[in-house]
Amino acid sequence: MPSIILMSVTWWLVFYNLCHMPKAFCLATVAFVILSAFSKAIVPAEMKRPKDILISAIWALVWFPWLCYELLLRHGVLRNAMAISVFCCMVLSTNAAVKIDRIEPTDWYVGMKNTSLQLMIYGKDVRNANVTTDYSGVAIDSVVRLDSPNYLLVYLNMAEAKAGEMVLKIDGKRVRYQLKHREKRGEERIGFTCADVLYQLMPDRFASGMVENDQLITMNPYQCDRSNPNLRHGGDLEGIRQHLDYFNELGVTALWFTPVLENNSPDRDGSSTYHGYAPTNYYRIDPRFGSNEDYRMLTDEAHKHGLKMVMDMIFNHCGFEHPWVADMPSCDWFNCPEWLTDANGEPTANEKYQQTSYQLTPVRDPYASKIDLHETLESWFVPSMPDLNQHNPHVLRYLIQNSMWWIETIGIDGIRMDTYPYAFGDAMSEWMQAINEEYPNYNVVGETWVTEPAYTASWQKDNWLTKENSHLPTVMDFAFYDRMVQAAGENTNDYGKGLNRIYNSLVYDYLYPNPSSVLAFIENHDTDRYLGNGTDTLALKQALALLLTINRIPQLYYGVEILLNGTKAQGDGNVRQDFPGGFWDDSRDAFTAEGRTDAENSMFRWLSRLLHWRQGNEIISKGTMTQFIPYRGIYVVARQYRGRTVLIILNGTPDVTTLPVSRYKEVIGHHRQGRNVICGCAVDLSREIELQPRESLIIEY
Ligand SMILES: [Ca+2]
Ligand SMILES: [Ca+2]
Repeated sequence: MPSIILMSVTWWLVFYNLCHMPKAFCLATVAFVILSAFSKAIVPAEMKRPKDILISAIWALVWFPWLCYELLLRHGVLRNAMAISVFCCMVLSTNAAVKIDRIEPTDWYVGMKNTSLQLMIYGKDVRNANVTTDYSGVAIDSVVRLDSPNYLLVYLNMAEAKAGEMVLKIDGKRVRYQLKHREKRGEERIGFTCADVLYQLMPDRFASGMVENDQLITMNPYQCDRSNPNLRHGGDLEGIRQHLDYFNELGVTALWFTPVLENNSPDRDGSSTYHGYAPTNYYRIDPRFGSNEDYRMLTDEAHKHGLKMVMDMIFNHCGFEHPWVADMPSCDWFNCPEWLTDANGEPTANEKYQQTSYQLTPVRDPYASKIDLHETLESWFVPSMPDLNQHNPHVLRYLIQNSMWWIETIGIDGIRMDTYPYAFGDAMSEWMQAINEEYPNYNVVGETWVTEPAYTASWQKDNWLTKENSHLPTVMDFAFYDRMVQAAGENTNDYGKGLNRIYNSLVYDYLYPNPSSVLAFIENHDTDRYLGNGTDTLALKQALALLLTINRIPQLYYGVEILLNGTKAQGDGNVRQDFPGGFWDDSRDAFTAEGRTDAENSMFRWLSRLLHWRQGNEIISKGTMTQFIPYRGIYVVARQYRGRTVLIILNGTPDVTTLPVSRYKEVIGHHRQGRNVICGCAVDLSREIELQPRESLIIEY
């Protein structure tokens, strides 16, 4: 601010008092100085482009010709030698100073166990700049000059650093950098566990709390159009914040949003990056969802509501509009960088581009060919998502710090890592070790999409199936999802079908070092809805009853409580529908009982009772598990803890049948009566229990 005032006064003195220029011109000059200074100071680097263009246009078309006219034609060159010399000096001094567009991380925390800090400095020709600091307790360990002239990496040793404003001198230019106190020790950050139930939602599709952020001119061209399932719909963090009570009413305890980082790719061929899996800035929330501060405020309020927050991250790839693509920091920043530009050097996926095979098996296959491994690990997900090379240690350090920065800055309670096995396993293991060391009680779940337990288990921390230890605490149980979906329309009495599939899948839990740290689900944003295009709530209740009682971390997908259905055959958007009532022009509000149909209310109440009963229930979070081979079409699972038992009884047949209680005496014992946890009514355990077709019964005693 003082420099802006000084500049303005200087120009005024020179032009008005000494050179006798017209007052209008002098006022325009001062306004221009203030405008350009503010655009640099208060507009984030990523938003500068349109404003910079505007200021440059004013400069080129109005101010500069006016200046020439006044100085050279009206007042004479010699008479105004002073103004010309002041002008030249200021232009030269502006050009001489190195220009810093961005430093990442944007700020950092003192007192981390890992005392090294990588600063990625981005600015025109900054590569050869000299960097020093005399900030107490900070030493420059090394400076890495990358291939691009516009990047410079500085590694600082922060072992003795105190919180405060560190000044870096970059070629003499003073750059301020905030070092902050940590709010908690790493040990105090507790991740989500099997005592939680995660509720996954897509921020763009859940609820919009503001219409002002729907269509932003500061972003690359896109359309917000709710009638198009592939475009943005306008949902945002404020919309989620307004429904925190709803999550409490439902009874979930953690929220997992699909990614909320900036995705500034333009719409292409009628589709957009509303899903968030093409990040273009690793340190900024997409402004269509809100600001970093909004995310922090939402997290704080969620915590007050007893809800944990799980952040979706993507280390395998970024979006094509990430600045790294147009100006690659180093020539091995991405895998297959030769695909990045066309013959003229313009950024575009060229004809050499090769899509990944989407096959994750090669990374575990003892007979894998090189080409298959290459296509899994190094080929790109889609042409608009270049594949990051985590084997470059600077890339990896950047990503490690980024995940820690979000934990420290926002206070997130867990991470869901997208496309986990598509990134290099050894590098991801290094990332997990860094997280586990800094935050020993934290949790991270990796997406491991192969439907065999032996595959999924191989990715869990401390497994004995692979030589390398992934150090990943939680894996996603695609086998459970797969078997559950297959069982939906089948009868258990058919050999090897129906609920037998679930029984058989859980048999392989011996492969997991920690089965209760496996995340299970029956649907997510990448799958068909469990209901498909149908409305079979009996099968859905069986799936949910099991999901919420076996020793897993259960994850629900938004809208299951109001029977949202759909398949991907009609496109991804069909399984990512807007939550009715989340948007201002919705005809009904399914967040309220009045806005729901009878069938939706029935499902909501059933699920809500189950979820509230599950909260804090140690039989579910700590109990042993016993399962019985489906008998007469009935699948029975028991959970037991400190003399208490929960019995889950699923009739897998379309017929009325009876449960022969005596067969289950090892888990029923002397008990003659139990309580149905949904209706609260008594259940007689001393004689056969009659079950309706596809009935789900959860009894505790
Ligand atoms: Ca909005
Ligand atoms: Ca990869």
